[in-house]
Amino acid sequence: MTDRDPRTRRETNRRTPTEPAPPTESHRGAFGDYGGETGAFIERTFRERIVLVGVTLAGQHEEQTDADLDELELLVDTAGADVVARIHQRRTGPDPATFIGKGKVAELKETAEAFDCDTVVFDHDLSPAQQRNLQELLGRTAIDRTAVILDIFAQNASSQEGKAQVELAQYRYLLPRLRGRGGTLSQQAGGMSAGGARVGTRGPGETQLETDRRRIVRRVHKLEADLRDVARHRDVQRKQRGRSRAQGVAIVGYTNAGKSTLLNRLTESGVLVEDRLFATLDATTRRLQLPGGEAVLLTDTVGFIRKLPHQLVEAFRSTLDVAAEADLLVHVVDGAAADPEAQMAAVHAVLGEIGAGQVPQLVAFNKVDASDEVKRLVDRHMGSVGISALTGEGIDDLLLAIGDRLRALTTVTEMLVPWDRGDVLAEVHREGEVLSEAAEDAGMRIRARLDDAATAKLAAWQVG
Ligand SMILES: Nc1nc2c(ncn2[C@@H]2O[C@H](COP(=O)(O)OP(=O)(O)OP(=O)(O)O)[C@@H](O)[C@H]2O)c(=O)[nH]1
Ligand SMILES: [Mg+2]
Repeated sequence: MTDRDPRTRRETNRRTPTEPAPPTESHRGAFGDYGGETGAFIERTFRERIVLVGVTLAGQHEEQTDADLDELELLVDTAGADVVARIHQRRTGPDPATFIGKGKVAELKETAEAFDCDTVVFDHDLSPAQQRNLQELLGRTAIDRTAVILDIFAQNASSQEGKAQVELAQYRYLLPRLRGRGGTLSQQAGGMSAGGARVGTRGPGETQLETDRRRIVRRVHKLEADLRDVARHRDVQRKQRGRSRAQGVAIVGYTNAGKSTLLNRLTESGVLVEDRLFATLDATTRRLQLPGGEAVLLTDTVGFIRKLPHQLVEAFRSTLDVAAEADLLVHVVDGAAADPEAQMAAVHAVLGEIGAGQVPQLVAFNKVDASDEVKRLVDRHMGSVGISALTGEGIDDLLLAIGDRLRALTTVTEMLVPWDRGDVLAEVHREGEVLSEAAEDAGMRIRARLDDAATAKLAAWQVG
């Protein structure tokens, strides 16, 4: 960036999150490709200067706020901006108008001016009204952690489906923040609270606004319909393939834990690995042969984070279904992270939200090569394993553990299938893992490992 004159830079930053960017701008990235016009919340034509705002609410600790701000700083950096200062406040509860108190807003303004910052980012979610008020008082863009995460997802989306999901999440975030009266359309579009928000000091006229709003609502409906089609198509494909014999294993975990590295290590699949948050947005599934001979379908999934925006959880639901429908989750935890157990708790919260809270979990503490903490964590968590997806350490144990856990989910059943029932024999082979077969006069005596559904279906042939 050659032009560092603050006035000129302010000019480029004039566009607030409420004003869809002109379609000609190039930093639109993923959105433009899909046809959407959602602007990025943080400029990408230059590195914005950012002030972070953290609030410690009643019952919380300041160290937690610090850790949250460290993570937010990483998020901001990933989104392509620089943190120049932090502001902290302790409060019993948020101020309904400005989240932080009046005096603190004044201090924030001073700091923002002193550091010539472009945008302030709150770690907590701001209501549309709080956002509007803060922007008026501060004279600069005010956004929250959710907006930053949405930006990163927007930059990283690559598949058609991923782009559509991110665009949908962005519009759902944006709609209640559109300047203007009445929130009926935004309610219709996202089920979010009524808008009525007026952000920034400039904006399109009321008529233009209503046109924009209608266009966005139409776009939201189109995206929802497209995504439903994709989900339906996937469903049909799954049914056509028939109930595959292979059990499903989904790799889940906090962002940057090493999930993709693990999938690559296990299946040599060349999935993108980056020291970057939310590098993976699409689910990649590969076949994996376990040491016991059984094959499983292993899927790498999008990473989770504390306060994962609910707009994203909603929009990514069909992608996240992979986890909810899996037979087993391999929960990869970054053992070298500052607070691995806090990350585990965040992952559990999101798993609950997407209906995967009950799926059996095998915890794998990763990065044993980089941190001594991994061994202590493994000791503390029964049934967990310590691995390095990078060096391969502990991977054999992980594979054995996956096999064990999957076998524990099934029961061994002995059946006698008459010779004229080739269809039943075929079904046993399709549904389960055949352990032994012996030809007898009455038919084939067959021992197989079956899950509960198959056991019930084949109960008529069971013996012993
Ligand atoms: N030292 C060490 N680094 C690792 C290990 N596994 C992964 N990493 C590094 O951690 C970073 C993140 O790895 P990814 O595999 O992309 O993580 P992910 O969980 O897929 O991340 P997202 O897709 O962004 O959620 C990369 O820089 C990896 O090289 C490990 O066992 N040891
Ligand atoms: Mg990944």
